[in-house]
Amino acid sequence: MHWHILGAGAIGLLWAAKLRTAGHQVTLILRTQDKLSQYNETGRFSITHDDTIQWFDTQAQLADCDDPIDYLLITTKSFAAADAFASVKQRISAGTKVLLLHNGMGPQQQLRDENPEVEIWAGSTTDGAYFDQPFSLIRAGIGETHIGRLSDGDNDCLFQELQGVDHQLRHATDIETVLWRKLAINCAINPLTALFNCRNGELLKYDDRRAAMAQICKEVDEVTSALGISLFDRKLMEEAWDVAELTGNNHSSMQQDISHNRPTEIETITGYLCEVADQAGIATPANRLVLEAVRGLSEE
Ligand code: KPL
Repeated sequence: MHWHILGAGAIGLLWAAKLRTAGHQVTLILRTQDKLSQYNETGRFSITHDDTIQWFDTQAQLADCDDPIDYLLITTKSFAAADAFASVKQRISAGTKVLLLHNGMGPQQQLRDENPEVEIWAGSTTDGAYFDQPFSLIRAGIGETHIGRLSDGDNDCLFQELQGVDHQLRHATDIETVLWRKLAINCAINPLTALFNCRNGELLKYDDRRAAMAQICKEVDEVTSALGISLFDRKLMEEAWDVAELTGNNHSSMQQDISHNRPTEIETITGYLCEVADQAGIATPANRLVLEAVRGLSEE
């Protein structure tokens, strides 16, 4: 397979490494000429895991090249996915398979609806990695990735083709539910850690934070039950509590985005939840409150 990867962040490069290791061809599509020139100085990136460093060489290019794309992996932030896809649309044909791996919901469904001729897949991952320098990744933890087909049809060839690439890859026959589960956890943890400027575990240590988290979770449970989505076999608050405890020392992605003055994924996380709730006529005041508050923080 020849994969093009849009979004050379931590998850994008982790996947580039997995694909290269399995013997596939990878081309990174970088956003700017500066970034491309910087990458091309060596034409490779590294991943460090348990004190062992491995190097991977890949080709890199800009979106406006004209070689056709057969397999496209989109690992941008959720709010950038639609524009990223549009930037290579002219290189995509009816046989192209597209896999989106990002937080939040909305962009995946929008791409599927607007491109019925393309096979769209979506996924959710608990893999962890971060950069210590440009193009130098530290692998923080090995997680599972669940992928499933969003486009109509039941052909699961893409999963079969990718199986040898990642042993922690799982096939989700109901990917929408998998995405909702991740969204629910992100609704419970991400906005509050951004607003209180704290680590995940610090949400559990104070009454006001726990109360806000419980209220958010209650509303998400109400919305998902009304939609017939079965989240977990216990209340979301219990599940989210465990995730916050397990990842207690981590800064959530939204807390990091706010503290680095970057755009956040609030619109595709809490924003998506509130939009769906509005359509179903369900009030979500606690989620609305944090949605507006994070929007406010991003404007500061
Ligand atoms: O996925 C996450 C994120 O930070 O986006 C959680 C689960 C909250 C872990 O930090």
